[in-house]
Amino acid sequence: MHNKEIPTFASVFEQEVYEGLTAYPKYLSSKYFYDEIGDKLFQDIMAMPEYYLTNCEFDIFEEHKKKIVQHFINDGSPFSLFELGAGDGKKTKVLLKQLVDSKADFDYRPIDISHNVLKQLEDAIKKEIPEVTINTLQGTYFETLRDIGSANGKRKVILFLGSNIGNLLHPMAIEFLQNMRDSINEGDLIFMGFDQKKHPQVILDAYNDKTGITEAFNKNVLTRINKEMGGNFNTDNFLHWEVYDPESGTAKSYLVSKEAQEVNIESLELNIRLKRWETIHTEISQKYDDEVVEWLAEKAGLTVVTSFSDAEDNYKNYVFKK
Ligand code: AVI
Repeated sequence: MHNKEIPTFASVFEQEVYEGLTAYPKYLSSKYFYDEIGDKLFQDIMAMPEYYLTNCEFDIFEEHKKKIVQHFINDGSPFSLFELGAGDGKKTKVLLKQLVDSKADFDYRPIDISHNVLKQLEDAIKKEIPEVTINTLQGTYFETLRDIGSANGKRKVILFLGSNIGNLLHPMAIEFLQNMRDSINEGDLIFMGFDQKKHPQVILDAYNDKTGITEAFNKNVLTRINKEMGGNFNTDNFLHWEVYDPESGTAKSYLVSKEAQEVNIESLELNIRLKRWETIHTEISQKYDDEVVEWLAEKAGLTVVTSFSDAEDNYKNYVFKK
C-alpha cells in the first residue's frame, strides 16, 4: 500500500494555509490579514468614509453614553471592564470618560494579540484619561476568555466592538458567544457591536473602496505567505472581489485569479495551480438584524437586555446577560 506523506507544519498558520489552498474551492482565513502591515491597513480602513461601521459605533457611544455606562455601573459594585481585540481604543475612550465622570468603580482590561497595540493604548489612556486604572492582557481571544473566567472577585463587563463577531460564520459565532457566556457570572454583562443589514450598495462600497485599501488588506494574506513561508504569489495576478447576499446578510471577499498560474510555497513544499478565474475565499463580514442576534444569543444561552442604535439603524450595540 502506498503511504501518503503527511506534511509537518511549523505553525497553525502554515497548516491552515496548506489545508485552504489544497481544498476545492480554495480558501484562506481572514484572521491572517493581521500582521504589522495588516493592522495599519485596517486602521486606514476604519478612517475611510465608506467604512461607516466605525463612525456609526462612535456616534452611538456619543449619543447614548450615559445610558450605556449606567448598565455597566448597575448596582455600583466594583467591576472590571474587559475589551476583546481592543485596537486603538478610539471609541472605547468615549465610554471610559463617561465612566470616570459617573464616578464608576472600575478598572479597564484591554485584550489584544499585539503587544504593540496594547502598549500604544496604555500610553494613550495614561496620558488622556489618567483617572482610569488600566491592566493590559496579551493573548488570543480564546486564551484570555479562559483567564477572564477564572478571574474572581469583581463583576465583569466584556466589550466586543466593531462587529468583529461578523468575521465568524453563525456556528462559530455561537461557539464564541458560548465561550463568552462560560466566562461570566450572573450579574455580569457583555456589550457587543453588530453591523446591521442595509442598502446592499452601502455594504459593497464599504468593502470595495476605490482607493484600493481594502484590496491591499485582502491581498496581505498572500504577502504574508510570501514573506513567512517563502511563497511567490504575484498579488497583481489577483482581483479583490466583494459580493453581498441581502437575503443571508453575508458579505464575502474573494481573491480571483486573473490568469492560469502556478504558485510555489517553499516551506510547505507545495505547488498550487490556479485556473483563470479560480477563487480564493478570504473573509466573511456578516450583517445582522434583531431576529438573528436574538437567535444567536438564545443558542448561546444569553439574553438580550437592550440595544442602542444610530439614527438610521445602520449599526447596533447589544447588551447581553447570562
Ligand atoms: C475586523 N472586521 C470586523 C472587519 C469587517 O468589517 O469585517 C474587517 C474588514 N474587512 C474588510 N474591511 C474591514
